Amino acid sequence: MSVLSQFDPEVASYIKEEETRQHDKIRMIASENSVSKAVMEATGSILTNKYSEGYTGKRYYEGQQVIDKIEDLAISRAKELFGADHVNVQPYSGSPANLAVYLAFIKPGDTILGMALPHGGHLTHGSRASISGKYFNAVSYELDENTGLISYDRIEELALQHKPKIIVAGHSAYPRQLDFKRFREIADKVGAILFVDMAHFAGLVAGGAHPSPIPYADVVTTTTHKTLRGPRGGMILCKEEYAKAIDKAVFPGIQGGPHNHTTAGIAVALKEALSPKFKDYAAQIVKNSQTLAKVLMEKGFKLVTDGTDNHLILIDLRNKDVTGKQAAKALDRAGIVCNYNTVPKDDRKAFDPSGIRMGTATLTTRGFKEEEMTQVALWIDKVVTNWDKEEVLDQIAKEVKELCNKKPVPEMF
Ligand code: DSN
Repeated sequence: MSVLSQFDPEVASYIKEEETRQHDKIRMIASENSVSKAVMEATGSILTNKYSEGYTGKRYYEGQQVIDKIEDLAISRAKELFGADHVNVQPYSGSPANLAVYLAFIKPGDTILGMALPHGGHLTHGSRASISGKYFNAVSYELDENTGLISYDRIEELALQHKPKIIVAGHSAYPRQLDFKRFREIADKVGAILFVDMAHFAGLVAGGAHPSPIPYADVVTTTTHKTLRGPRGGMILCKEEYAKAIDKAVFPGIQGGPHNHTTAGIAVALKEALSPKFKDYAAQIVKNSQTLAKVLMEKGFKLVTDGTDNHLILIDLRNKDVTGKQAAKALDRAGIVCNYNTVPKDDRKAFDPSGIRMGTATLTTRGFKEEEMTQVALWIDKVVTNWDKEEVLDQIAKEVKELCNKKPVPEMF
């Protein structure tokens, strides 16, 4: 960053500061990861200079000789990785991708059925705070009160009662795999489009550590930066019959020109995900969250659904003497970064709920395995027990930094 440091030392120093923070901390936000140097170089390239509204061979600007090749490459790699008929790699991120799906299939006032936000759904799955809940008649399914699991029978009941045009499967905070076959059966019963948002677990699908929604869903969206370990972006994968509607909804429906530098970064990340090593990576993410879950439960923590089979865990802190926000803030001071999160039947507000959510993708990227995850769980226990004792938290932060120094983010995967 020598030129940036010379021209704008203020921004350069902030980037350096953030780089140090990312290096020194145990990053457990379930929607984050660390990209390779190759992805970073593609994303930070001169491709940011080019405007390319439209699609390959049908652009509204000249000079697309190279951009067309890059976009086609990203699309063909995504098709190969996920076995999809059609892929659009232009969505700026997951929320615009989801909006494009609604635009492609439904009209304002139509009914959608998605997972409730406080139960692990996403804002764009019909939350009243989002356009998805303001423009559409959003009906929400909740988790089973006793098990914390998705109740497919309940989804079916709601589907039969409300006849949604779209059923949304997918989540931001559900620690279990989804039964896409069952979702398909429910959608077929009411003639709904089955829309799967696999943003959180796309990398696990790519690496074979989570069932794929592709054979069952009409349309699948994903971000590219979570378990998939690419730059910040989005993709829509769909059956051939919906290709035109989806492309039209992304451009000109929701967006203008695609971010070509991001498309190139996505292409590189997809090449990484196609390598045999990515299977080991995806499997290790799950082993790591299961190790974390096991040790925490041995220490008396209550986990929603009593465990995990994906990249995340959701800790219900109601049997501990601390709220989600107090715990998240104490953990951050101790060098362990996560987010506070609502849990099923939470009686606290979303801004200071009863739980915390933690993911293992970023730690797996930097080489953490079962041994390190056990240590992380022991630190989490110590922080939660001593959340208001600054000297204990600061001592843990030092130990965290020592471990992080031994496990830098590798430049290549
Ligand atoms: N808000 C993101 C998350 O943290 O899960 C998903 O978009």
